[in-house]
Amino acid sequence: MSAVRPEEATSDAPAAADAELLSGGEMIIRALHDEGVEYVFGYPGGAALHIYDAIFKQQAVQHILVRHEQAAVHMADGYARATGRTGVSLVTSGPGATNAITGIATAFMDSIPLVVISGQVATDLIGTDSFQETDMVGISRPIVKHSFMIRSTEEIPEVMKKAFYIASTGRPGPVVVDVPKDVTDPTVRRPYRYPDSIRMRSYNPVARGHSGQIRKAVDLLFTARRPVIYAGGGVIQGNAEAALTELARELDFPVTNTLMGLGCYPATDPRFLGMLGMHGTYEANMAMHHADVIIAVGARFDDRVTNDPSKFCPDAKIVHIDVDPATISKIVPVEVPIVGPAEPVLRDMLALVRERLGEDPGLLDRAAHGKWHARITEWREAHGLDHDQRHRVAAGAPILPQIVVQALYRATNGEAYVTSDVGQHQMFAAQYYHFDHTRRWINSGGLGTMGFGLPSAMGVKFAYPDETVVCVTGEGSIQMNIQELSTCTQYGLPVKIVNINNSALGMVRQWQDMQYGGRHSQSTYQDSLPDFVKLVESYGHVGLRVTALEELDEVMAEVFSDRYRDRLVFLDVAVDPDEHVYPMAIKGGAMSDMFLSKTERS
Ligand SMILES: Cc1ncc(C[n+]2csc(CCOP(=O)(O)OP(=O)(O)O)c2C)c(N)n1
Ligand SMILES: [Mg+2]
Repeated sequence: MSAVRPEEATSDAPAAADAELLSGGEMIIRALHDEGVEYVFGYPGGAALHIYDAIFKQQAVQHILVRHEQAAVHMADGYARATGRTGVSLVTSGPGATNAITGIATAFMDSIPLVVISGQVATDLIGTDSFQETDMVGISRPIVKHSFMIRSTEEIPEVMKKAFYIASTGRPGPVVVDVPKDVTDPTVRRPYRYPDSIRMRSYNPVARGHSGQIRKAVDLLFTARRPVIYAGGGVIQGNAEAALTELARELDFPVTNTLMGLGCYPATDPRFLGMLGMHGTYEANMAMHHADVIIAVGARFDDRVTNDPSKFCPDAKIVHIDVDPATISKIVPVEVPIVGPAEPVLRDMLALVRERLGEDPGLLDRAAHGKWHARITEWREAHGLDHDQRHRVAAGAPILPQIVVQALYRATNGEAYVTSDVGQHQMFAAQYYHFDHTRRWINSGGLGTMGFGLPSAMGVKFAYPDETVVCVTGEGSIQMNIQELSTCTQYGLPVKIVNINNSALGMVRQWQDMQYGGRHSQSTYQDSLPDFVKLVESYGHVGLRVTALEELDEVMAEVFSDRYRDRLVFLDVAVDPDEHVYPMAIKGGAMSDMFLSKTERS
């Protein structure tokens, strides 16, 4: 990410002479209002109390009281992922700030715009190991896009404006604003004027792609015989899904998505190959491996995609579109780099493609593309995912986790906002829930944070109270932030939770089965799990349980029935603990090297 040097910033803030006098605490909340912020997810404590008092005295910005600061940041994050707006959270100093760190790192790894405001001990106590002092700017430095320590009450409006600007522009990311208690002192009142805009000399995110590079990319596309579009989360963050879909359809190129990109191309479109990478589909990984031209957009060649980079897509010439120049050729060298936001770059490419095809419709090698699509269909028929597995299962056999996701897909007509935690259930959800729309699949891809699912679902539900929001979780992950069931009670948040309960840290267990001779070191705990139905009932929610396949569809439908429209429902489904996620990349191989089942490999 490009470095930001705030000392070079200038703002358009008008002269302060006729401005209203506010305390620092009031300024922070007023700035949030001026940014159009609806919700602040947070938890109070000593260093933040002046700010909390300012919250009490207004109605414009609603504060959501969580039960753990990690969850506050995940809620803001879920809100941001679903809406495209910047999420906000507020924590106190010391333990409040350190509890927020996992949430900040999660957002950082997935380029999610957040502003995290942390209380700090008073300026004269900083550096004295005073009560609840921690160096938040220092601790968070490697996992933020930028951070600010407020030095005076006067500078609050400008710093807040910059924080939102930096968080949401270019490659988005979390920004920390650390606020010493004395600068929010209610007796110190200073003029408040919120800047309309901000100019920062050292931070100028690119607005468009270079036209020469775009021309080169289009020239390359027309040489393709075996093309693939590889689209990631940057397409979603850059609101480029419509441009991407139009371009793919114009060219009739197949599309694969990263875990973070799911939904940016309609999953039910026949050109869609499914997810690629570690647990990607056979046809997506084979198509990538055999491609001659790849258009990578908003994707960063993560190791969960490339497997061994030296064996990655040996025949492919690659176009890489990314707003962050630092990601280009970082892992895999590319033929045509284009630095710029996905939307305008794809639009420019589309216009040029149309213009060139208008002049010469023979530019696309339709015959070669027809053969390529046929080859992909053969791969899919040979080893593609089975999207209706119920017929495979004998009566009385344990429920397969894939079938739970398939039942969820049907019960929600494929239209739900689905958040997940981390593990096998996450991969099954990514493989078997078909996202036709952007921003509906919300998960921690980069950091892989267990405990993300429930709070992020809550953030989505706050943003879209009338939409169906489901958290697909595992009995391991849900226990990492289960205390937020209480927050759901307080705010009457009717999220739905589907617990794919294999009584184990399933993904860990799978690796132990495959790589450690089946030695399940510290990955099982079946005798100590809570009765989830009773547990959620104790919070005032509805708990349902399914242990037999015959009951699954009916109970799943009940979860989403009108009867429970306004209730949080927790569905605990006992699934086969021995099931593995396949395909699975074979470590150190090419993308075409996959385990396809417990007994087959590609
Ligand atoms: C905070 C955190 N700790 C540890 C891990 C490592 N880890 C990845 S998946 C997993 C198991 C998750 O278990 P569960 O939530 O039950 O999901 P399952 O794999 O069984 O579907 C673990 C421990 C992690 N991703 N996040
Ligand atoms: Mg589990």
